[in-house]
Amino acid sequence: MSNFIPELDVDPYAAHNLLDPYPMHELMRETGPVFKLKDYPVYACARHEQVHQVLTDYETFISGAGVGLTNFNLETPFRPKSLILEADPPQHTQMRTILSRILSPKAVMQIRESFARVAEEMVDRCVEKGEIDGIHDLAQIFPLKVFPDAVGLETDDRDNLLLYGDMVFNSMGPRNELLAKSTERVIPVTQWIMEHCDRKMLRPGGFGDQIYQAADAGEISHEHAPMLVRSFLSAGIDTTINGIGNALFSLAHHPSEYEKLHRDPAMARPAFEEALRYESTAQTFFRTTNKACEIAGHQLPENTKVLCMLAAANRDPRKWVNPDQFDIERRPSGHVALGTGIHGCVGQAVARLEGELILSAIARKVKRIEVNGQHTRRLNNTLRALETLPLRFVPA
Ligand code: OVV
Repeated sequence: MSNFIPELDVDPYAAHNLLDPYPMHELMRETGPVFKLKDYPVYACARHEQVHQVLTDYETFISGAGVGLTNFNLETPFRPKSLILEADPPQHTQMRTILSRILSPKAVMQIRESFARVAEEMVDRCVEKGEIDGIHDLAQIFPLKVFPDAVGLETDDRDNLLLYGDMVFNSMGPRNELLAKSTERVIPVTQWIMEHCDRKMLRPGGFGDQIYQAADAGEISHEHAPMLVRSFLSAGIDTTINGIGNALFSLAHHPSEYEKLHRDPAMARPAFEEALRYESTAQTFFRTTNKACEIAGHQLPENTKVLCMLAAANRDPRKWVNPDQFDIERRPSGHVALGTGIHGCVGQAVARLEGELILSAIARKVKRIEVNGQHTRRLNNTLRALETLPLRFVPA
């Protein structure tokens, strides 16, 4: 039996591929169900079927050795491992139980009104301004206010969360210039982040304090609590900022899709979902094989990294009709922008709420979104991120 696995000479972390990953994604999907990369010691999948398989089979494709390029079985992690992201059952299950309760749909119903009020105010301000930067005037300030408020963080110095998120997501790629620069920038704020995971710094009753309440109840040990708060601060900001930024980008560049949303603001939620599929914020995650195994009939060795090209799977023509079309009326369910399986985004109800509320406020208050200049990108090893997005909001 042959076990030929093709090798691709492409660097997913080269600037041109981070700027425009879609030609690379097509090449990866067409190369085969599984392939190797010349420059990195990893296997990779870019088709929906195999990405889904890897994410679902958590017993073979583990997270405990890290979900970035670095294999924590061979190298020391750059920070203490996340108790939930970089963990496997049974520890993962214990942590996940608590976070999923704190971030449950019911909890999200309770924050909806206050999040909605902020979204309305912020969109109103953008409509008054007319010419805005979609990132700095909206995509960034909204999650940076509402989510830390819900966690129970003080209001000072929240920009530190941006630097921290940028570094965490860069750290899942290679040790390139992007990681070096963001690591340098984050040094002065790392202590701030860890201090703000302390119970004393967290408003009673907020998401952060609720983790400590779970520790009080004996569900986790008290040493684990600050580390779970750290997960909120790592995963909850940069992701939603760029989810909203990418949705604004997609709508601005597809005026007829925006027109549908404007005519029917109830489309806010499906429009945000389609934007997640079309411009997936988290482009990649890795797993590590914990035994010799097979993907699509090809043998993989034990203890090897598998790169899951989430964003490529979300445009796989084997799965989607006209995948490169941004169509807010399609049914994008089954996309893997928020992962899937036991590690699927635990904050997804909050993420979707934030996206829905911003798009819904815009849909009602803005007749047209016009591109008002060239956007710029912030390159990151994992995230599809915008630095600036000049837009004009034409009032309804
Ligand atoms: C999903 C995600 C991204 C980054 C960090 C974490 C989780 C964490 O748990 O720290």
